[in-house]
Amino acid sequence: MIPSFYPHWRHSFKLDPDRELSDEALERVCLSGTDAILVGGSSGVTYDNTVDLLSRIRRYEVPCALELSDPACAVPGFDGYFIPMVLNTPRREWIIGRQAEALADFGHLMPWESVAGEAYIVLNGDSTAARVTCADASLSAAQVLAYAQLADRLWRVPVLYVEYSGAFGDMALVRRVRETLTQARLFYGGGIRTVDQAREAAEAAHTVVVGNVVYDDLDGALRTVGAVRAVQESAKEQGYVF
Ligand code: 1GP
Repeated sequence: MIPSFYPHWRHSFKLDPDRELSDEALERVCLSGTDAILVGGSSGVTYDNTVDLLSRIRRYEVPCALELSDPACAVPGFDGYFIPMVLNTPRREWIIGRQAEALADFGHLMPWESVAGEAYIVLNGDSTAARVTCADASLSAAQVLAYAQLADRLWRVPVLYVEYSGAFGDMALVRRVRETLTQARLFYGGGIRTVDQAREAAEAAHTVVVGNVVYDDLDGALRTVGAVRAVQESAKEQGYVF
């Protein structure tokens, strides 16, 4: 059974529990019309700062999911949980190692109906995610498409995440990845700062994730919601379903 908490998302803001966001800014993010808030970060995420951010987001009705890469941060009460696996790392711990260890300890407690595997392809070598996981970001398009097929067809992972965190990626490649998928939903995140970038990403991927810009240009970040919504509306008019 595929968990139902995320397949309709077209736009999501990713908030990092390790970064400061004022109450006023958080309110604007939560009331922006985004489909969901994704909570996660590549460093400095703890149980305490995750609880704190969740309780602040819960003042609003917006759905909220956690990217859980460390079982020590498994805070209950989210609408859903993504378990990341990095496909293009040489380090086993980031593909299946930590996940298997966590399941050995906590598998019996997992709310499986709200848990989705999330296969990452990390493509910005300068990002923290790439550094932490030693990801090989210098992949050819053919290699990216091969990883996408592996996740989608061999492993049947429900979410494939093309991650350019901090840099706007190659939308032609992202679109080719989407076209190759048969069941997985394609999340794209990385470097979206403008309305045009949000629109391009929404035309290429199923779900657009907007992160950093929330912290340094909130007005710009909020404008990405409308841009993604406009792509969605125009696709609907043309009878196209993302
Ligand atoms: C990060 O993909 C997200 O994991 C969003 O990327 O922070 O560059 O927007 P940015």
